[in-house]
Amino acid sequence: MTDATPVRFPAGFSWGVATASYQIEGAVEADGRRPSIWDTFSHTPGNVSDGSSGDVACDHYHRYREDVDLIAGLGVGTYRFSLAWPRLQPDGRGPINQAGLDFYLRLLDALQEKGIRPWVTLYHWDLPQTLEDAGGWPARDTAYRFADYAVAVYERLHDRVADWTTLNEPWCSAYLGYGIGQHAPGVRDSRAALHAAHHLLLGHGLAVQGMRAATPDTTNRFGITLNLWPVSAATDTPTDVDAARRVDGISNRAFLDPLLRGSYPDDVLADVAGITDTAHIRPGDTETIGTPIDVLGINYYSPTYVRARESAGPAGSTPWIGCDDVESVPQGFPTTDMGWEIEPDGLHRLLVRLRDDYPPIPLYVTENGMAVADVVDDDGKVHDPERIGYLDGHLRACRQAMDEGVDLRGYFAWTLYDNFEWAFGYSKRFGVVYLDTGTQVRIPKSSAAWYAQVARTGELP
Ligand code: GBH
Repeated sequence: MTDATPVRFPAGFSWGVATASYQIEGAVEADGRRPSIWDTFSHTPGNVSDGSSGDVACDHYHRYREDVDLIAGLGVGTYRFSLAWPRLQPDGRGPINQAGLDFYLRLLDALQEKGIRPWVTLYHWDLPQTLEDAGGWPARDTAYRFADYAVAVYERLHDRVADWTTLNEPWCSAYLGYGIGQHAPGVRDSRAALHAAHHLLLGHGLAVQGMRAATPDTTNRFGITLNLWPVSAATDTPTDVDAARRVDGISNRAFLDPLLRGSYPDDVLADVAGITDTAHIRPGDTETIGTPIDVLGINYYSPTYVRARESAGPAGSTPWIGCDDVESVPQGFPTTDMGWEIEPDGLHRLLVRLRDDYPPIPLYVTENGMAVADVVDDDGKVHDPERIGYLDGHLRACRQAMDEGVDLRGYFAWTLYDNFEWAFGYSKRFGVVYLDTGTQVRIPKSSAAWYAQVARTGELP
């Protein structure tokens, strides 16, 4: 599966695995936790393909010690995980719930014992339901609630955690959650989606400002993780080229430009002018969003090739707000069990583009991985050469970008173990460790042994 030439990464390169609270923790009623939008959404029939929820998930809340041992066994120095807002502020406001915080303190202790650095994401999609009932991300107040939550948690944990990510993939929260309703809270409203995107970014900027002000003398680093794609036109006809400009605009530049350049792209604002005016973007907002950050996290899975359709599809036919007259065009690459096309060079192109088009900033690949329909073999093992090939190919793409001058500092495989894959429940397996959902037994797959060797040696075999 793997390319023959050995490839080395620099000594300081960080290796990690990533997870997210709702996908792994379970224990949704423990110690004062209250519902998030994902509890509500997954318990509403029809939303999750296998009818499941995160009620139990990997039961990580109770099995975190065993899980930290698994992480240590992967040889990685860093573990990226998210904090559940509904554990820490069960109603999205007010004092920190100590019992919820204690869980993360126990987890941090266990990681520290194994010498694993925590990389904390404050929000990976589990908005307290109470805040959704008050308007959710389309409401401006949610940005302030998020910043308050971030600062309150930061004050308690800033001496234990150096790396702070505000949001995971605001594109997904906004467009999948409020645009096409594939994710919680299941709203289908393009205007709400655009307002949500702005308020997510505003919440990010307010949170970074608040956290920096809370402890001015810290060396801690602040950042955000975006899901980004290289977007290409399927043909060189002007309409397809323009379709690619629009999809790149609404997916990539609508987030990157305000974060890294302090303003929204004019062409994107013009593209969505028929959906919303800009009254929700108040004076000073883009400066807040553009508050300097220390690192940018990138989640990459698949490239996108698009063409303009003869006629517009039904509203919500694509997750790209305002682009119902655009469709993606499969290129014939092999696909994952999600149906996503595999093209490692897409990651290389994306990284080079970030270097070329934006001010310098240290980059981390905070997620990359592949769903495979893994099975336990007769020998009791799980053999996943496809996943090894995927990780190997994408790491080679990273190394190539670094050779070309991209400031990439680390890589996190998605994910530690099979878990609640959102709208697909437990039907899709992304882990390097296999999860038996019935017994909670964890079985490291062959990719886990491969990745452990890569992380320990810094070299692709
Ligand atoms: C990540 O999202 C999440 O951060 C993580 O929690 C999740 O488990 C992991 O990926 C695997 O899904 O929307 O039809 O155009 C990645 C989300 C994946 C969203 C690719 C857009 C493109 C297909 N992105 N997806 S489509």
